[in-house]
Amino acid sequence: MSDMASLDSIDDLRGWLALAEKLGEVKTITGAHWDKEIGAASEANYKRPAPPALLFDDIVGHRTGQRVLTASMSNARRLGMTLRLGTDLDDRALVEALRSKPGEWAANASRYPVREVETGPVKENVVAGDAANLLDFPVPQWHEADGGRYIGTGCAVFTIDPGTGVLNAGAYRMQVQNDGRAASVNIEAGKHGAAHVREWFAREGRAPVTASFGHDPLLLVVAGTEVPTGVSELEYAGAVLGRPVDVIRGEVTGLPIPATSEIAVEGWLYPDRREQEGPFGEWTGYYSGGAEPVLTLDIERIYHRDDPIQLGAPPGKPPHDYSYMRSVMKSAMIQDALIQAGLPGVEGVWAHEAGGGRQLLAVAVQQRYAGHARQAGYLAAQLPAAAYMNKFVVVVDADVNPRSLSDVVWAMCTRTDPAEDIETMRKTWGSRVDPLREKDAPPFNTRAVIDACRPWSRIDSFPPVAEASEELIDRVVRRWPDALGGSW
Ligand SMILES: Cc1cc2nc3c(=O)[nH]c(=O)nc-3n(C[C@H](O)[C@H](O)[C@H](O)COP(=O)(O)O)c2cc1C
Ligand SMILES: [Mn+2]
Repeated sequence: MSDMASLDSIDDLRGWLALAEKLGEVKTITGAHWDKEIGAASEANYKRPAPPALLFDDIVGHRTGQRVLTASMSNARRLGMTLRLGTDLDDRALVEALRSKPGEWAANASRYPVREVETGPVKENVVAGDAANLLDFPVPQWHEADGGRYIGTGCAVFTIDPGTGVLNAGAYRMQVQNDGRAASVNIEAGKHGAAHVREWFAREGRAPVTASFGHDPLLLVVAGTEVPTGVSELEYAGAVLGRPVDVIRGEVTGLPIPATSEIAVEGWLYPDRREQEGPFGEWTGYYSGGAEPVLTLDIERIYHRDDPIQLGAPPGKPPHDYSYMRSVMKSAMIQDALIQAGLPGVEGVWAHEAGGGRQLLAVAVQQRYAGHARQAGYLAAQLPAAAYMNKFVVVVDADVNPRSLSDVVWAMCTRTDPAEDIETMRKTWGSRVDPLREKDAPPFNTRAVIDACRPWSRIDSFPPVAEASEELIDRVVRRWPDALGGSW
């Protein structure tokens, strides 16, 4: 089967796993405990370059087959596979393949309305009422200081806009509450799910919610990425796949649930039903959110396949589970937005994992005129795709690889005059989870554009870079392949 044909054949998480396994991209760990061991083993794995996916089975206290998958999209191969772009792309090629796609997928989404089916694998088991307990599954305690066990990390939470009927999917973390009979849904202000819930409360006094905890990782990408308001993430996923997503209807709320989901729940949120949530290791790399009362879903139904697989995606000090996915998606979306804004000479963008894919952007430009570098920096810092929790935009010349942290820092060290070339902005769009935010202060932050380009006035006379030319390097590497690796 050709590469694209095997990508086309992925129907669900199991199909995704089968292909990933065939490509040698999955390692299995047996005998780990849900209490911190799955989390720590996953963390050790994220720290390696281009880590494999980890599939945990024979989890202590649970039946063989009740599995947890982590690092699903932590390298270019599996992310390229998940986005149906190819299985042999590197970082740069993946961003290039992805460029202009997010815009096309959003524009085409409405051509792929979800397809309602009578039943599906998710209904292999339906557990109702008091029998429904999330702790029947090996739900990890991910980090040592987390306030509880999180079944929803790589999850998709479904809500409907009661006015327009548009279905939203957001990755909002869900902590197990009330000994497994409930789960809090941590939706930050400003997210689409939060607006839906508010509107339902105003109209009906309660808000219907469904959530899936195991699915084709594509659903995590779309639920966890800023898909434009009013565009349904499931239709967007349909546009990526070129076919609609199949859903069943929840028996209690009538809300859709992906028909091939591994585990899903449904219930209602009520304005006065809250439980203490957190602390949780956040994507900034801190337990910065603390513990707060959060809206909590009493579980009306659990639907699950036989031997369900949870899709885990715990954040933490980067690199973490989905920092690579975040970097690639952000990099492509920001590069598209800069070009669409009319900025010339954009050579590359990389949203570094060290900043969780948000806080540190490197933008490479071919300088064309005085002021071009600063324009690139100011624009990037405030694009809707980049503005939330950005902290640093480093603008580099086209000869600097924006994906190399070392090269970017070298450019800062040698082309930035700190007194001249660092511009700061105040009262910009920060986050509740910013470790620098003072208690009870509104979530502003400040940010800097660091101009690490050669000064425009000296662009032709700046000292040449002391690095062998590509031709010369290529020649010596080919001549002594055993010692030097043979290719460049
Ligand atoms: C694994 C993962 C976990 C996330 N956890 C949360 C969360 O707990 N709360 C939240 O508001 N956003 C969280 N996000 C970010 C949102 O999913 C993201 O902003 C998304 O665009 C939200 O969907 P919406 O734009 O439809 O609201 C998470 C993202 C990922 C990938
Ligand atoms: Mn949305």
